[in-house]
Amino acid sequence: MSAKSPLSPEELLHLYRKMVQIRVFEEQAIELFGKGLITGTTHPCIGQEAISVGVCAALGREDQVLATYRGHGAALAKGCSPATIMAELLTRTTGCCKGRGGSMHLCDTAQGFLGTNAIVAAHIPLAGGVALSNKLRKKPLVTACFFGDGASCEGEFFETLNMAALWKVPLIFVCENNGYAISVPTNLSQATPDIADRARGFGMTSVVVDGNDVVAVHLAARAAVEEARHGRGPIFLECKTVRWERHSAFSAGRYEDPEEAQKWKRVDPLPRFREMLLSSGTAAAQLAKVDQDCQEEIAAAVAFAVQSPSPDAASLYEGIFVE
Ligand SMILES: Cc1ncc(C[n+]2csc(CCOP(=O)(O)OP(=O)(O)O)c2C)c(N)n1
Repeated sequence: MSAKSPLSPEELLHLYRKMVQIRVFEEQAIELFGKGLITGTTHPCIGQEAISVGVCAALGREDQVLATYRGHGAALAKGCSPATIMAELLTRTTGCCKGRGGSMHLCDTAQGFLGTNAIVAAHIPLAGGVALSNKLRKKPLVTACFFGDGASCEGEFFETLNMAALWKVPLIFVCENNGYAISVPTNLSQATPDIADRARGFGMTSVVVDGNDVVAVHLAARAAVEEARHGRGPIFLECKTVRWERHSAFSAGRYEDPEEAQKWKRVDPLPRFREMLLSSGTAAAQLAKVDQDCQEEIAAAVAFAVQSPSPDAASLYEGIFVE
C-alpha cells in the first residue's frame, strides 16, 4: 500500500479514520440542527476535512491549535472527544465548555485545543501570543492557527504576520481558502489569487497546497512543523479547497447557482483519498470497517449529548470570573 507513498499504511489509515470521523460528525450536526437541537447556527467543515486532519496529524499532543467557528473538524483532528464536542454543540453540561460555548466556542486545553472563535480573525493574534509565549518560555511547542480567506482581509491578520515574522515565533498559519466568505467570492475581495503571496511579503516561508489532498497537506504540514520547531518559523500554508454548499447549516451564504452548490462534491477529499487507498492496495473491507466504527462512535456521541442535561439557570455565573 505504501510503495509509492512516503507514509506508512498505519499513518494513511489514521488520516482516513480522522476524515471519516469528522464527516460523520458534521452530517450528524446538520441533522441535529434540523431537529432544533442546536440553537443559533453551526458551520460544517464538510469538504475541508483534509486540511485539519493533514495538519493536526503532523502535530504532537502538546502542540496547540486555534481555529474558527468552522472548527469542529480541527477539534476532532486535534484529539478532542466527539462526545464532549457534540455535547457542547447541544450546550449540555457534559460539553467541553460545560455548555457555555456551543458550536462556535470549543476548547479543550488538555488536548492542546485552545479554542475556536466566532469573531473572524480574532484568534489570529491570540495564536501569535501563544506562540510568542512558547518561545519566551523556551517550550518546544508549535502552534497551528486555522482561518479562512475572508479572515486574511482583516487588519489583525497582517499585524500578526508582521510580528510573528519579526520575532520568529513557532507558529503555522493555515489558511483554509475555500473561495468564499459567506456570499463574497475571493475574486471580489482579494487583490491577488494566492493569499500566500502576502506572507512572502513579510519574508516568511509560504506554501500553496492542494487542500483536498490529505497526503499533500500532511507532508507540507510536517515540513512546516519541523521548521517551526527548530526556530525557523513562522510558516504559512495556504490550502486551496472548495466550500460546502452553503456557509452554515442555516441558509446563509447559499450558492444561487445549483451547479455551483455541487462543486465541492466533484473535488470531495474523502472519496478521492478512499480511491487512492484502494488503488494502492488497501482492502475495501478495512475501509468499510473504519466507516462502520466511525458511524458507531458518532452515534454514541449523539446519544451521550442528547441524554446529557442542560446547565441549570442557577449556575449561570459559574466559570465566568477568575476567583
Ligand atoms: C469581525 C467579524 N466580521 C464579520 C463577521 C461575520 N462573518 C461570520 S463568518 C464570515 C465569513 C468569513 O469567511 P472566511 O474567513 O473565508 O471563512 P469561512 O467561513 O469561509 O470558513 C463573516 C464575514 C464576524 N463573525 N466577525
